Amino acid sequence: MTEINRPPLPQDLIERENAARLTALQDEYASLGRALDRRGRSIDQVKDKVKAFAVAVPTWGLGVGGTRFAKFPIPGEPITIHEKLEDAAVVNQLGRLTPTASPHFPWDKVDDPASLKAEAAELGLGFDAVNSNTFQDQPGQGWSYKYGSLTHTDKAVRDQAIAHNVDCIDLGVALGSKAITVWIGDGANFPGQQNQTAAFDRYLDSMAQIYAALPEGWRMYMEHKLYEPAFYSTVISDWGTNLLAAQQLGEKARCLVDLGHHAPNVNIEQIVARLARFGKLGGFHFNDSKYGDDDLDTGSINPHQLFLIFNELVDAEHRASGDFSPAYMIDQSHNVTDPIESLLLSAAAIAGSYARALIIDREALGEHQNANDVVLAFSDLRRAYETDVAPILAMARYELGGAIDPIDTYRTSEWRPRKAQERGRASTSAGIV
Ligand code: AOS
Ligand code: ZN
Ligand code: ZN
Repeated sequence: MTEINRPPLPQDLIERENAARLTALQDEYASLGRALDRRGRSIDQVKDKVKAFAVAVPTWGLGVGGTRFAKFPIPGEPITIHEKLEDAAVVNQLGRLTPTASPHFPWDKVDDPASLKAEAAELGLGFDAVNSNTFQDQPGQGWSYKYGSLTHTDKAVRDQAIAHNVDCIDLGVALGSKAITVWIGDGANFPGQQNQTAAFDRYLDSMAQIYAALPEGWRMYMEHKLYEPAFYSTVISDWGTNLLAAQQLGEKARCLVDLGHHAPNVNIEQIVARLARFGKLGGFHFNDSKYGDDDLDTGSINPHQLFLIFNELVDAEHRASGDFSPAYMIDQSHNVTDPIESLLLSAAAIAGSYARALIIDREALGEHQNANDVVLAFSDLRRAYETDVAPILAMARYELGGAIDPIDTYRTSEWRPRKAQERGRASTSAGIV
């Protein structure tokens, strides 16, 4: 865990708030510890794993999101990358689960990335995977992405998109990142619009050129997505297509599973198991959804799915010979909540699912599966899922210097109203998008 030299919130405020809650937490932790003991599980072991767990916040998720109809800014909302880092530092100081931010270019581009890295480090933050953007045209850009980017029929457009990705890698190197995430909006809106095979071939060719620019020790995460912005077909539509591409590109290329990028009811945990088994699970964009790529707060709609995903991850971790390290990132759009609060709750939902998956008695589960004892195997999962792990998360946060009750402490800190004054954005109705 990186030291926080310049804490955005006064640490003594957190300590004061914690002091009022500590005795109750200790009681709850001891009581859960006894219950887990009776089940042969060690609460301290689970807590230590949670303390070592981390998930990255997206810089684009720190500002208030919107839909294609409107965006409703909140007072003190961060706009610049510097302000976004400050808010990300608040999330991490209170929750102690999010020591890195995942930047997006050109949105977060600065002239001096080395000094941005130093600025982040002062706030106790590092940088996770950098994200390229070829799904939007940027001012002054030579060629339009209207008909695609890395898969465009015109080589000049593809070259421009490749060069942007290579630029992102260079920026990432300066920021201390070790990965690039590539998501393209490329696809077709009409049958016949695109030769599906040729488009995929162009993708492979463009990605091979970006892959060639990856430094030693870097990974390339590739997102698949069923639809949107293309509504008939997307070039990298599903995990099978993604896996074929990752296998062809090489060892550094991995599939990134964004939870919102599948058809409703798809068994995402099974996809996770398959990708992990073949060493191609790059990581996650965590969020939740009811209908499509809704980018709602993680665990808000289907917490059981999240738990089942972590069940597969813990299983894969047990199986792996020490080199299982998927990248955990959040990808959400906060349209009606304060992003700091949503990110605190989402990170806790993710770590909570991990904690529940750690509580599963894997030996018993394996025996019940092998004996085809369906009810007991399912009960092994159900018992873990129904365990209230809140005291484990709170104790982990407390021991790392975070807040026992992050939301309440955040509201007490009056961060947002103070920032509304400082950042000069006090009006709730100011400016659209
Ligand atoms: C798009 O749907 C993908 O999920 C991207 O990962 C991400 O949301 C985007 O790059 C941010 O705009
Ligand atoms: Zn995503
Ligand atoms: Zn998405």
